[in-house]
Amino acid sequence: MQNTSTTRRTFLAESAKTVLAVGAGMVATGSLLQSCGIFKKGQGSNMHTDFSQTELPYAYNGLERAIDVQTMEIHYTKHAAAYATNLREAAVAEGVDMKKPLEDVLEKISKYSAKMRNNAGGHYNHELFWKSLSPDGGGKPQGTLLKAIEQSFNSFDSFKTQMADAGKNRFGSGWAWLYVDKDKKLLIGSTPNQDNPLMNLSDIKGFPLLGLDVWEHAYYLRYQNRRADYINAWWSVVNWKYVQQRLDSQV
Ligand code: MN3
Repeated sequence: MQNTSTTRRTFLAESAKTVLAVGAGMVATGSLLQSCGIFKKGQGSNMHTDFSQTELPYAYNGLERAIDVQTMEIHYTKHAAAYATNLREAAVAEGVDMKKPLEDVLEKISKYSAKMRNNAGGHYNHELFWKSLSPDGGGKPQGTLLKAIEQSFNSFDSFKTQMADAGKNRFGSGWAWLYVDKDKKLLIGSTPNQDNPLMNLSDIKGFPLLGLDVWEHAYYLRYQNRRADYINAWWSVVNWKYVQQRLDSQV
């Protein structure tokens, strides 16, 4: 464990340098967004995901104003942990090289089993979900992310309404997404179960910037049937800086 954790810290430090390097190009990106609304094809993603859970970046009670401590603990240590375990099982059974990014599997998910689809999606989506929330989150995004949102959805409030509606209207279990499509346009959509926009068999396709988990396991203990109340509170912990980093990795 010690070695894994040391390696991860080194990796994160390297990732942080990449983020800073990408950030330096932000001014040009901003003016491009303002002038034509299309993102430029960039230098690829620094957002690759591996096949094991990363440490939760805050305490289980860190998001208490939106998500209670028991829900966080069960969600992370039981639900998300099971996706990761089952993903690795499927990877062994189906000959997937776990040294490669999980994104490679998602992009060709139709080649694999239903077990791979459910658990590769489940693991990826939750890794994204934890990082896109923070005890210091909430408020509004800034910079190029805010500009892109306002340009794509008229206003930040209108964006929030559309994203919340995507979550509320997802029948049964699934996710609502803010994502960037191949033309670098910002879009909102939703997927059933543990599917996501990276999957080649998804109705919506692109790179996810922000994902909202609307499975009942994400909110039932505090909110029961009141999914809309959960979504409303969820905004208060969104880590816009991380969403900005994901956008920067794509432009
Ligand atoms: Mn979940």
